[in-house]
Amino acid sequence: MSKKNKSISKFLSYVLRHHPGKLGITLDENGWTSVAVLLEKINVEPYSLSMQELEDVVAMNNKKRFAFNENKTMIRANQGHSVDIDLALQPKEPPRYLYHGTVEKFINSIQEKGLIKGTRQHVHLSVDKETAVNVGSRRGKPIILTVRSGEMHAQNHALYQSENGVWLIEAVPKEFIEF
Ligand code: HQG
Repeated sequence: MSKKNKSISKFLSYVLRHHPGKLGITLDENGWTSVAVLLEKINVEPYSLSMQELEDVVAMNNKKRFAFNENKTMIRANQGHSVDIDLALQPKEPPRYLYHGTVEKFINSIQEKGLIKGTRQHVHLSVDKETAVNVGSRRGKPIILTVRSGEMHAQNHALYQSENGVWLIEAVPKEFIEF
């Protein structure tokens, strides 16, 4: 991702996941917002963002953070929201194990309470350890937890996979976590 695309991606994450009101846009119940209105609100001097640039950011984003609807009139973030929207994902059978990257200072609390979603709408899990290492590294020396997701599924916990491959779940009780 180019430097400009990265900063656009950060800004879009901010408004489409957390603070749409700061840009004066609204999200519908599934997190979608109008592309035309988004561009109109962003394009206030000295800022500029063309439809082509927006399309490039959506297509080339390193974590596929955003999606258009079919005719590209609406856009949303694929995951990571703190605002209360329903991604309308269907529960899906996960692989036997999924991974979560965190840091040492949270371990005691996770051992006590399991993984909780905090300000976001879901706990985020990844298919591979490498992604979990990257996620944990945002906060310091990463510690990777293994979640027995197959067992969770068998015990009727709903797991969802967002369009960008991230697995989402309401919470992970401690008994399904290998420390
Ligand atoms: C921790 C980024 C104490 C949890 C990343 C994490 C990811 C607990 C933090 C995505 C806890 C929450 C999500 C408990 C969980 N006690 N701490 N019981 N349970 N935690 O940012 O998973 O670039 O909300 O371990 O790459 O770090 O934004 O979640 O450290 O995919 O697209 O509480 O955000 O993606 O932090 O990251 P977050 P996360 P983007």
